Order: sequence, then structure tokens, then C-alpha cells
Amino acid sequence: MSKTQFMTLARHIIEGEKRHPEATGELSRLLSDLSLAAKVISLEVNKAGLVDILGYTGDNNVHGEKVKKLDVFAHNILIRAMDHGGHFCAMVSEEEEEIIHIPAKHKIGKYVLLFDPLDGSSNIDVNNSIGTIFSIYKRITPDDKPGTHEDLLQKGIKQVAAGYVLYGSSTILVYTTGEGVYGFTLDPSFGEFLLSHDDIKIPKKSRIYSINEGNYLYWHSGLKKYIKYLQEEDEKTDRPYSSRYVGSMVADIHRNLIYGGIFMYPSDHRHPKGKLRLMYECNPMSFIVEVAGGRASDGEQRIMEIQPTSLHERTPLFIGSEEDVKMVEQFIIQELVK
Ligand code: P6P
Repeated sequence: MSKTQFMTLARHIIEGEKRHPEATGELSRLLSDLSLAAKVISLEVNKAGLVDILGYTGDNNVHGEKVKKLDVFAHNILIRAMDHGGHFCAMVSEEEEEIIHIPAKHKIGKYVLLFDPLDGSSNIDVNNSIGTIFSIYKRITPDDKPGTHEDLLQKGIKQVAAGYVLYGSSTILVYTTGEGVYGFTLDPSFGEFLLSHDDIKIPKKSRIYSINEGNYLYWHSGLKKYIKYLQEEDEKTDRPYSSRYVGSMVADIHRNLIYGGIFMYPSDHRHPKGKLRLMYECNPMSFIVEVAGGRASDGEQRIMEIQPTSLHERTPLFIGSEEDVKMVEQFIIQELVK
């Protein structure tokens, strides 16, 4: 990674605006507001072990999963940070079944925000990395009215911005608006995100694969054959690959984005649509990885071409280094055509 000059996130966004005179600065302001929420969540995540914020609230989220207090905290912080800036006409969170509307007292904006406030939350209590994921679209229904499902259920190719915040050994915010992928590491001493990863490009081929092998019995045959292929010894094709799996999507995909690698959460005999959510997990991560030169599909079609039909729908996901994703698609399709 090239040595970067002292560039804050705010300044980087403004520099980006200068390249687009038609830009209104709206997207820049909302990205800055998002980074403020990220700083607050990061502070709480980093001291979670010290205050009584660990453990379950005893409530369940919309998917019947036990909600940890930090999930709820992150959800609330993002709503409070983003609902009054005049940027959005609607929001969607993994933690809420329905559309989150902008309070009547606030100005309605021209974007929609979909987010997973704290992905990988089962890792909170064991100090593994967790993350926030966000996806932004321009509304398509007339301005100044509350946003609708039509504004939210757009294909991933329509995203205007996407990003994630990884709360790990350090806190890094990675985002794209379609031209380059940029990483900013939080300097907690003065609370600024500084450019640390300038124009990230994912290696075209890797030696790392990430998947929960505990589900092997339930995988479809094409995937079983692919994983066995990766485990064979062949120097010419850098096999066997190494297996790396944190169980936190943001951590796994971020590592693969920097080092190269393929992350897989497939459909299987128990989960026909896989586990991960299309709108606020797979689409934003796919936007980032594709802009960085990688590939993201459901095994047959590009993730960002999927026409969504519901806010919380799931999709199988194969994402990462382009050649590796193409390879697994071949194994899957070969089995389908048999
Ligand atoms: P499994 C975390 O709960 C999550 O949603 C993703 O962050 C992660 O990639 C996946 O689930 C892990 O699921 O079934 O392997 O534990």
C-alpha cells in the first residue's frame, strides 16, 4: 500500500467533490455524518468489556435472533446520527422489520440508507472483530415525500455509495462512491479517520478461502468438489489454499480485500437462500469488492444484478478475488447442468 499523506476522511471527500463540479456536497455531508456515528460506536465497542454493555438484551431482532446490547446501541446511534441531517427519505436496519421513516420535524432528503448496525455481533463477547455495513441509493419516487419500498428495493448496481466500519485491532472505515475504494484508520488520540489505504485493489487470484466448513454435509455437490479442489496439492495453481474464517463477514471480507481471497456463504440443503442479507450486507460489500477489481455473485448471477423483492431477503454469496470467484462458479454450474 502506497504511503499516504496526512489526509482526513472529510478532506478526502471534499477532494472527491472537486473532481465532480456537479456534486451538491450532499453525499459528502452524509458520509461525514456516518463517520461520526462510527466514532461513537467504536468508542463503545472498544470499552464494551469494561461496562455492562455485554450480554443479551433478552429481546430478539426481526429474524428471531437474540439481540446483544451493542447491536441495539449501534442501531440507535446510527438512527440518531442520520435521521435529522436532511439526507434521507427512508432507512432500513437489520434490527427493524419495517422501513424507518424520517421524523416529521426533520427535512426529507433524496437518498435512502440501508445498514447492518453491528454485523458479527456473536463475536462481541469474545473480542473478535465486528463491523457496521452501509449502502446508499438515490430515491426514485418524487422528492419531499416519505421514502417507499420502491426507493429501497433497488438493484445493487444503483448504489451511489457503500462502505463498512471494521472494529478490530484498530477501527477502519472503508468506502466507495464508485471511483476507487479508500480505507481510513481512526486515530483515537484526536478522533480523526486518516487515509491509510489509498485506492485499494484486490489481487486477481489468491491462496485464501473463507467458509464455515462445519456446514460441509449440507453443501451442494459442486461446492464440495470446489473445496476439495482447493485442498489438493498443485504448485502451479498455488494449492492447497489456506482456510481463514473469523465468522464475522466484515472481518473476513476486509482481510480478503487486502490480501486476496474468496469468501463464501452458500445456499445449502438447510438454507436454500444462504444466510446473508442482500440489501445491507451483500450488495454494499459487492459494490466495494467490484470497484476494487474483484467479483461477487450468488454462484450463478452477479449479486448487484439481483432484483430485490423484500427488505430482509437473503442470498448465497461468493465474493473476492475475480479468478477464484469465477472458478467456484464453474464448479457450481457444471453440477447444475448435469
Ligand atoms: P456462521 C455473523 O453472524 C454473520 O451474519 C456474518 O457476519 C458471518 O459471516 C456469518 O454470520 C457467520 O455465520 O453460520 O458461519 O456462524
